[in-house]
Amino acid sequence: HKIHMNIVRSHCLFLCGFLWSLTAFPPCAALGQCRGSSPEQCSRAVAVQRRVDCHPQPGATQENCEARGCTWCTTDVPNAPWCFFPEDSPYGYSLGGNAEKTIYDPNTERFEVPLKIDSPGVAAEDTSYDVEFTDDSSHFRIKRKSTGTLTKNMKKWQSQAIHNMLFMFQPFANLYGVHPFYMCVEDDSNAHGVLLLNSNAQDVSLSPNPSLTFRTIGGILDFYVFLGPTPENVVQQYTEAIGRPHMPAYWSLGFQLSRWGYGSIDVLKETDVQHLDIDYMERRLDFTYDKENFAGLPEYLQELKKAGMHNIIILDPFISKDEEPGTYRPYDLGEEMGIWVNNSDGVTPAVGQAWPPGNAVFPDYTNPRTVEWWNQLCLEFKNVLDYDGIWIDMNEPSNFLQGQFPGCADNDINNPPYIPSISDRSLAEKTLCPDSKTYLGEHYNTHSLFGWSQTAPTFHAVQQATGKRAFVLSRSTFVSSGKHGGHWLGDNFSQWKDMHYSIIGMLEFNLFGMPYIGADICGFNYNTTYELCLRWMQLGSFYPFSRNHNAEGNMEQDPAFFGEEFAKISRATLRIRYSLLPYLYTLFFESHVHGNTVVRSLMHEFTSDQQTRGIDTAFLWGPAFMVAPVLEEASTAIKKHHHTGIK
Ligand code: MIG
Repeated sequence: HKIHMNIVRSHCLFLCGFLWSLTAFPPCAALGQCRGSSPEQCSRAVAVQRRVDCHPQPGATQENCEARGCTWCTTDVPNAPWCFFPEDSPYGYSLGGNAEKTIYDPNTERFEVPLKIDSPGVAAEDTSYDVEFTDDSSHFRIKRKSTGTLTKNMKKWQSQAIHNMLFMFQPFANLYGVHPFYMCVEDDSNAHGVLLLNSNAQDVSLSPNPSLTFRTIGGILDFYVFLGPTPENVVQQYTEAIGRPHMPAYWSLGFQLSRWGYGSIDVLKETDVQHLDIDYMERRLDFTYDKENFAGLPEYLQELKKAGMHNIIILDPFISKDEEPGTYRPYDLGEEMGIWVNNSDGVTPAVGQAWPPGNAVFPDYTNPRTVEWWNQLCLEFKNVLDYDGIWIDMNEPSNFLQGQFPGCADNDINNPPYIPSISDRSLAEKTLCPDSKTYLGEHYNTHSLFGWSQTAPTFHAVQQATGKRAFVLSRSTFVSSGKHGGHWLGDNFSQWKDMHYSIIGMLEFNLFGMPYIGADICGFNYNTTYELCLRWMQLGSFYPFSRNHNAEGNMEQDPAFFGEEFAKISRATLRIRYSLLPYLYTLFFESHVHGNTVVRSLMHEFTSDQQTRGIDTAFLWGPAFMVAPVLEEASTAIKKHHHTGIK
């Protein structure tokens, strides 16, 4: 069922497993029917675990809570909202017509994500679920036919903001990509998944009811439900809908080396590196190389080729506008073709600041002319540097300023009445103003599609340039990005806990249909240590995308740096990887054709074993190979963890 619903600047609530309801702020205030919040009234109010937050932004008080028609009752339960929707309030929407098929607002035109969802192989009559609407159609319930439920007990209140943003290292902060998809294993071990195909900034909150609340500030409510019943089935069904992951080249399953800050070709040669980070560029200008520090780079890449090695170059999305006219073709051609993201006037290009000297403009990849421009430049550059793959960074899009010059106007689009709990509660933080114009519409709607819209064109350009299966590594991703690219988990830190988190990230991206995934081995920010780096080499030997990568200014951390013992141990685990490459490659084929995960959680294979559900310290390659790495300092064995159950 495809459900469209008018939602902008109101709230959508849907109770996972029970009731889906579409809510706006209750109109009881206007009707003078709001409940007060006296102790007696609170004792009769909604049970704490069933509360749905009515004041998700900071600064809730009894006064402003009641002013919006909600109930205010304090509680000791950690993180439970004190301001919540009254249970029996008419929530503001009522549905009419044939609501089972499409719920939409005929009066307003709304942004829709331009992603074609493939209809399932199963015809609607054969669905394994029922949708039941309440009499007034303001709520509906989805039930699995075989069990009559779709429920899961949850313990905690938890919230996650979703909006593309360059990395801020805080738990539950918004990150580089947007995947409003979850997979849930129900209490009876059946699994289901839900996608909200929506690219606007949003909050998703879990409550112990159990309930899930999506709060999106734009677009439509376009929900897709995948009924499994196994976790693997959910991912197969999800990728059937959004598009299967691409088939990676065999060579890209090899171990890879990278760092930001090699500085010169001599260091590259010493290290046998395969990824060229921004320092290869002349003054960090895309489609150039530094002819002084990297003199002879084209020839060096040819040498690597002869030795059977491949190389990947980085490209950033911002194009310097301040080079001498006539000297920098990427800008001149783009300017001529009119392909930049524009200011709110829709005519003048948005000007921000990033790596290249001076100021920069941003190609609007939602515009077909931009795709032509990009394709042409990528093809031309292949004649300069004989690359095998392209790494696209900073495509959230990142900008070192808050909004473009001269700052964002104070209007409803830049400062909407509700901003999800994203970093700094600003939609323009380290990016462009929401009222900027892209070909597909306001940046407000298309912001989180930037990296996604760059990935497919880059994939096709690499394919055309190399005549081979394409390698594209993208920092920013959206639903279906796995069709055309892989992903690394971004700027982690050389810390033990980050090594652990990498397993969680890798499992998540396998659910998202992006199995070509890995984290920066040994850690990106901070100096690594011998022991951490060695353990990380061991774990990273089993990342589908296995790359040691480091930030500028940190000590070296490639596996040859730490001496013979380190190299020997790293070689030993990498040899296991290499001996299993045919298996890994087969898993990628299964993923490409049937949508399976490549790396999967233990619960995907041991579906009825409750113990497996909490395990995030070990993982499987396909159905048949388990990796349980040492993740703690100064330990030489994996302990039996009470919550993981692993020995
Ligand atoms: O502002 O290109 O996540 O992998 O080494 C930093 C330099 C820009 C961020 C990427 C990282 C890369 C770095 N880039």
